[in-house]
Amino acid sequence: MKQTKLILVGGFLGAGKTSMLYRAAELLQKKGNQVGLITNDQATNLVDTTVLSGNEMPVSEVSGSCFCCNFPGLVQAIESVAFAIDGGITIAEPVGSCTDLSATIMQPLKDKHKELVDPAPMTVLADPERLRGILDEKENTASYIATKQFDEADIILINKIDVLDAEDAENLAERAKKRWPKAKVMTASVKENVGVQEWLDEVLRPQDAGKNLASVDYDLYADGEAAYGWLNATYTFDPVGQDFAADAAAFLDALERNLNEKNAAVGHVKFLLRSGEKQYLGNLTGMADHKTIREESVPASSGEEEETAANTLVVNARAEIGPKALQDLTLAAIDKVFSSYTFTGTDICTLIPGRPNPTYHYDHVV
Ligand SMILES: Nc1nc2c(ncn2[C@@H]2O[C@H](COP(=O)(O)OP(=O)(O)OP(=O)(O)O)[C@@H](O)[C@H]2O)c(=O)[nH]1
Ligand SMILES: [Mg+2]
Repeated sequence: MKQTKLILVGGFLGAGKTSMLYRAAELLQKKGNQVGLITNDQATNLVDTTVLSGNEMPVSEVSGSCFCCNFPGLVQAIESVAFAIDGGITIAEPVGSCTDLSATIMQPLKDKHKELVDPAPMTVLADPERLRGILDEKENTASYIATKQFDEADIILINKIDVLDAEDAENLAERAKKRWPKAKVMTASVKENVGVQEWLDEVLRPQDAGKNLASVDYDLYADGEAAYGWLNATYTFDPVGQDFAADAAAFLDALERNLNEKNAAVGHVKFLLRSGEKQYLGNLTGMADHKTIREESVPASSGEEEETAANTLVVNARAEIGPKALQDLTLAAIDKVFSSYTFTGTDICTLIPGRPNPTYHYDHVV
C-alpha cells in the first residue's frame, strides 16, 4: 500500500474542524489530489460523517471511541482510506474534547507506521472567542483541555476570523504567538475561504511533525471531558415533502432556549434534518457566530433523495448537562416545533465520556 500524507485537524468542540475538512478537501481535489477523510466520535451516527460524505470522496469513521483510545481503529481507518485513494492525502478530525494527541497518536504513528503514514504538522483549530478567553485567563470547563490542545500543536490555526476586524485578528495571533512560541500561528476563515490554501501549503511542505508534547494531568483531563453530556440520536418522522426551513430554525432556537434555561453551556449541538431532496444543517456552538442553519440539497450519492424516504433528524449534542437531561431537552424542543408529526427515536445513545485510556503514550518526541 502507498504511503498517505496524514493531516490531523484538532481543536475544541465547534472550532470548525469538519468545515475545514470539507473546504480543504475541495481545494485539494480541484488541484488533482486524491483525498480521503476520517471522522471520530464517542458514539455512532455522526452528523459530521454525513456532512462530509456529501463530497465525493471516501470517508471513514472511527466511532465508539476516540482515536487515542482506539489507535488500532485509527490505523485501520487510515489503511482503508489510503487504499481507496492510492496513497493521496488523508485528513482526520479527532474528537473535539480530546487532547494529548501528540503523545498518543502522532508519536506512535511516526514510530510504528512509517510505511503507511507521512504525518503533516498537527494543526489545532481555534475559535477566536475560546482562544481569547484562554489568553485572558477566563477559566471555564473547557479551558484545561483547550489549553492543552494548543500546548501540543505544531500549528495553531485561528479560524472564523470573518467575525473579527483585521486589527483584532492580528492582535489575537500576536498574543497566541507569545503564549505558544513553539507553534506556528496562522489565521483563516473557512466560511469565506480565506487562509485555507495558505494553511494547506504550509502543512504539505516537507517538515517535521508532532514536534511538541503537552504535559497533561489525566485527572483534570478526565474531569474536563466528563463535564459534557453526549447525545447522538436519530429520529424519523412522516410525511416527507414539507418545507422544513422554518421548522429547522425554530428547532435550533427551542434547543438553545431549553439549554439556556438549565444554564447548560454548549460544547457543540448540531443536527441534520433530511426531508426528500432537502437537508438542513443546524449548529449551536456558544462561541463565535454561535448559531447557524444551512439549507442544501441532499447529495445524490447518499441514496436518500427519493421522495418516499422518511424524514430523518440526526442530533449530535454535547453540553454541560447530564446526558439524560440533554435527551429530554432535545425531545421537548422536538415536541414544541414538530407537534403535528409522530417521531420515532432510533439509535439513541447518551453518554458521559469515560476516563481517557490511550493505547499508547509516548513521553518523548520520535
Ligand atoms: N463565522 C464562521 N463560522 C464558521 C467558520 N468555520 C466553521 N464555522 C461554523 O462553526 C460551527 C462549527 O463548525 P464545525 O465544522 O461543525 O466544527 P467542529 O470543530 O467540526 O465541531 P465538532 O465536530 O463538534 O467538534 C458551524 O456553525 C460552522 O458553520 C468560519 O470560518 N467562520
Ligand atoms: Mg466536527
